[in-house]
Amino acid sequence: MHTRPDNSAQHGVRARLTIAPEIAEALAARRPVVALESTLISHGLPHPQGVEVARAAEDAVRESGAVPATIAIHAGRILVGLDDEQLVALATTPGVMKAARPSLSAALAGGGWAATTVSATMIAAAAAGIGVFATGGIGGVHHGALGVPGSAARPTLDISSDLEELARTQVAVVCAGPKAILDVPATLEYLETRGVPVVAVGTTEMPGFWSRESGIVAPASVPDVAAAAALVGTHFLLGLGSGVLLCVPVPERDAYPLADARKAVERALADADAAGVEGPVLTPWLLARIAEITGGRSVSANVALIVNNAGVAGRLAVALAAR
Ligand code: PSU
Ligand code: MN
Repeated sequence: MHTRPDNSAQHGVRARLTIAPEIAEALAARRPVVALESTLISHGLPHPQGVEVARAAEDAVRESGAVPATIAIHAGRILVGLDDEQLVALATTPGVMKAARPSLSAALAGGGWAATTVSATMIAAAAAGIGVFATGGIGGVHHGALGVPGSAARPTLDISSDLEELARTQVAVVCAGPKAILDVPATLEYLETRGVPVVAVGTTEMPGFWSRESGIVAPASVPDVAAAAALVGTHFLLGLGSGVLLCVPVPERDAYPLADARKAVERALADADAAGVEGPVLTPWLLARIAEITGGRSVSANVALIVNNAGVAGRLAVALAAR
């Protein structure tokens, strides 16, 4: 009970939830449940990798002994738990919206399909009573958000609503670090200012999303999932109201070398700048461009890290439920 999010202020969101029976039963019985997001399915990966990774992430959660709850929006409802037909619809329907905290109401009022980002998924998970959530990489502070040194470029202030959500919603988010397209040091500073624990699991370095390393020391680290559960359980008991960000490196065999990733990111950022891409479409655009530049190797790393994070989140949820 104590490790569950305080959702007393979530009546309005709760009234919008359609929770699949298996998930509702698990929550009622206090069995471990892991939330999974859906923007990575519809916007973050090409088809059919999006659907394949969604299925594989659910399998990884089940193998660890927890129940998966993939979250998306359809026909004015927040679906907690999607069947296979719904997963395919989400991945293939043209014009699926990307719903974050600022666009959640538009997505619900619009009536069609919308995928939930980290921020919107955290809101839904907290309202449902789910305390653990797995994604690929969180959004954060984009390069140029605060201006570009030595240039007259206008500061874009493009800072993902994922960061504010982590500061205000009590859910543990398992990721492979902020996406490597971001200004990672600025993202860590932002999370520190807003009071979000950032914890690397099994390493003292920040995992670099497609790469195991980033060259940046993690603000905190724990050796394993058991220690992560102790930290998350303590954080939730304190009732500070914020989430915890757990960062897990991509498995070795699917990792993309850091030096190559840096080159690909630099090229993609320059291309995005030249093409004038900005706003919510920027992250999906960069991910797609980097997939092209790396000949698909960023996609295999992305798929592997998502499935790995889902398994770690499952083990974390099991450990928390046993506390
Ligand atoms: N993880 C991935 N691929 C993704 C995302 C996460 O491996 O596409 C999504 C998440 O939904 C995250 C979003 O919230 O990217 C960040 O988008 P933005 O930078 O526009 O806030
Ligand atoms: Mn943004």
